[in-house]
Amino acid sequence: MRVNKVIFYLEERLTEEQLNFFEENGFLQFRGFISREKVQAVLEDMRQVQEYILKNEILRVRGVPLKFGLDIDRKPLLQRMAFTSLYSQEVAKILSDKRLEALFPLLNCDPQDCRIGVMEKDGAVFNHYVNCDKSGYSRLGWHTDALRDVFYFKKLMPMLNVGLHFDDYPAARGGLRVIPGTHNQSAWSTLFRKKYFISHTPDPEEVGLDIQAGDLTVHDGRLWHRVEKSSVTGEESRRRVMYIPFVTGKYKPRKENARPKLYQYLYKFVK
Ligand SMILES: O=C(O)CCC(=O)C(=O)O
Ligand SMILES: [Fe+2]
Repeated sequence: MRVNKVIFYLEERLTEEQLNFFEENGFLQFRGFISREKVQAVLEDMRQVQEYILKNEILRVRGVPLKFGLDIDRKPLLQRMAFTSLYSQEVAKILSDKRLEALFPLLNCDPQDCRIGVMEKDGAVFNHYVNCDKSGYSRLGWHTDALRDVFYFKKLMPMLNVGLHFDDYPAARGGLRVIPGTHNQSAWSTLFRKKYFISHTPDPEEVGLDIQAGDLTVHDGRLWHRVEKSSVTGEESRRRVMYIPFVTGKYKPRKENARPKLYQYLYKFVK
């Protein structure tokens, strides 16, 4: 059987083995990109970000609706934050960490055209899942991250989604599932292989990653993936992960005044 679950370490340059693994499977996992202390520092900062967002009843950032639910203690919980680096100094520091540039070759573009999408797509997205009866966000159905471009009839541009993980999460407890190799599929499969976000059915080919807090994962924008609901409930189910888009092509920052109409639906959660 093919080995498709390997723990790597990120050095100044990607190794031949890492490049080959990504080419074949469409993802990589690096152990310990940030220390446990740094993990705690970011989480503390994110607690303050959440407080600020709730207090000021901010429902979207640059047109991207935020997701809210309830935590185990039934207090409001910010479950999906967009453009996080605009609100968190700790996250902004991570985005400017030069070590991340070692991943640029995975975008297969001219080095000058590779960049971290600080102000593009949804910026750095901070996800916070918890499995309790009140939480609205405990899993995510099958999808590819390239879908948005397809909806806007844009050419599918290469993109990476780089995940920074803040909780220990063995695959057996749930979390990220990927289907290795699906980044090399036809555009047709990118669109129609599965029912976007509706289907949660495990795939025989899927791989669950054994995550430790501080790990960095990278997946190709065309790779099919989902988030399996936690097998446990309560505090142990808590899972926090931030995704940073790596992009190329024309610079398309999100405007500050973009306004969707979804916010009224979300509003009740922050009252
Ligand atoms: O939580 C995760 O690991 C994945 C989240 C995800 O796929 C997304 O937000 O697009
Ligand atoms: Fe995704």
